[in-house]
Order: sequence, then structure tokens, then C-alpha cells
Amino acid sequence: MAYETINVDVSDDVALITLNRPDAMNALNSALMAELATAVAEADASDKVRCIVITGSDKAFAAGADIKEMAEQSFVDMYRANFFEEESNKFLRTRKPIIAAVAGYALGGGCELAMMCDFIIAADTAKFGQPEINLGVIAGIGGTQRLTRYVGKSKSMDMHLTGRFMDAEEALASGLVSRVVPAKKLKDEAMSAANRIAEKSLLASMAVKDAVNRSYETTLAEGINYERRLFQSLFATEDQAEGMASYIEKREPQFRDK
Ligand code: CO8
Repeated sequence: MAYETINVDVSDDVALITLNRPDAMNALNSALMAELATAVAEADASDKVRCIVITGSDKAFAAGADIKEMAEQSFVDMYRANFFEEESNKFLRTRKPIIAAVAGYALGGGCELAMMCDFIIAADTAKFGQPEINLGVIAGIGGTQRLTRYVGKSKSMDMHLTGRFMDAEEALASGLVSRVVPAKKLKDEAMSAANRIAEKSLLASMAVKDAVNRSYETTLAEGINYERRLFQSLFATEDQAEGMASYIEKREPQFRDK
């Protein structure tokens, strides 16, 4: 499918989705959010794709929701359109792993989009922020909730209340991102992580995503119980038999997602 605000490139079992609004620092407008939600859903449904990478440009992953599109909206417009709710929900329903590869600005909705992915790999040029306070509003697609869970209350409050940016080093130290790499190596590092994930059993990858995300939504005891049931259920798969046999036979596993 042809898109106008993103590029999609599927190779070696990985779908690379590149946000592509260079004149607007990849600001998230309605068209981009709709295309992104569709592309991610297509990748999720594809028999070929086993992992998804979302990235932007060297300058910006995404500098937030499109301020020019939002500026003239009234409460009634925003309330009735329920901006980005459907797109965000579609995105969050994705069962395959999604990596955000962030260089440059990931601000406002851009930071929120990165946090909706399963983990974030940052270039050393990355700058994260929730600067909506400077526009007289607050985060609107999960920033106050997700950033708080990623980095804790104090730093989240600091980011949301002052609107300051966090560089890659601080993002790594505070647990927002899983790794930081030189900007030139960002795409290779993200694709290599994605290819590594793509080699695993997709059933196990989906179970990991399901179980880790469940930790956000439930108590520790319930979460552990959920994990235990998923763990047990994987013993109904051929991939469990293959994975354990390959270990014992000292060879590479051949997972078939069965
Ligand atoms: N929206 C629209 N256009 C943008 C945005 C944006 N968020 N960010 C950058 N652009 C545009 C600029 O307007 C400029 O366009 P033009 O050349 O036509 O003036 C172009 O991109 C290049 O930007 P700059 O010239 O400003 O580049 P700089 O390198 O000087 O600065 C910054 C880069 C720091 C990223 C700066 O552009 C900036 O501060 N951008 C706004 C950041 C921001 O406030 N983001 C939060 C937006 S609000 C939000 O995300 C709410 C999320 C919840 C949504 C829920 C929906 C219901």
C-alpha cells in the first residue's frame, strides 16, 4: 500500500516504518497517525513480518502532535473526534514486538509514541520531552502515565511541569531507553535487534510482550500467575520442543511458530 506520511520497507522478516514528514519534524497529524496505525496492523497480520521497527529522521523521531492542525480546534472538536484514540488503540493491539529507534527530537506525542513501542533504542542525539505545558496543555496520548512508569514520579513531574528535554544519556540512566548508540549506527543497531528477535519463536515473542505489558495493568501476584499460565501454555507448542531439543543437541533451533 502507498503511504504519504510514512515509508514502509519489509525485508528479512522485519517491517521498518519510517515517519516521513521532513518539513514538520515528523509532527504527528491525523494522516500520519492513520497511516501508521494501518501499517502496523498490516505488519501484525503479515505472515512474513516477525518484528517491527519504527524510526524517524536524523533530526526528529517526531516533534509531537501537529500543533498547526490542533491550534484551531475547540473542546467540542477534540471531544467529538476523540483525536488519536482509535489510532492509538489499533497501535497498542499489535501483538508482534515493536522497537522505536529514536534519533533527534521525540517530543510530546513523539515521546508518547516511542513509549507505546515495546522498547526504545536511542541515538546519542536523541532528546525526549513532554513540552505540552509550553502550549498551555498537557500530554494527551499517555505521556503522564507511561513516562511516570518508565522513569518514576519525580522525573516525570519534572519533565511535564518544566517542559525540559532529556538527553540520551539521562534517558538511559533513568530507564526510558534500553540502549544508546552513536547516531550513525542507530538503524543498524535497531535492525540487528529486530532480526535477532525475528529468529525466535513468534509465539514466545508474543507471549513475552503480552506478559510484560500485563505488569502495567495488574497486581504483582496476578501478573506472576498470568506469566506462569503463559509459560505452561507454551509447552503445547512445537517450538518449545524444538527449542529445548536444539539446546540438548547443541544446534541452532528451527522455530516454525507452531
Ligand atoms: N507541529 C507542527 N509543526 C512542527 C512541530 C509540531 N509539533 N514541530 C516542528 N514543527 C515544524 C516547525 O513549525 C517548522 O515548520 P516551518 O518551517 O513551516 O516553520 C519545522 O517543523 C522545523 O521546525 P523548527 O524550525 O522549529 O526547528 P528547530 O530545529 O528550530 O526546533 C523543535 C525544533 C525544538 C522540535 C521545535 O520545532 C519545537 O519546539 N517543536 C514543537 C515541540 C512541541 O511542542 N511538541 C509537543 C506538541 S503537542 C503534543 O504533542 C500533544 C500530544 C498529545 C496529542 C493528543 C491528541 C489528541
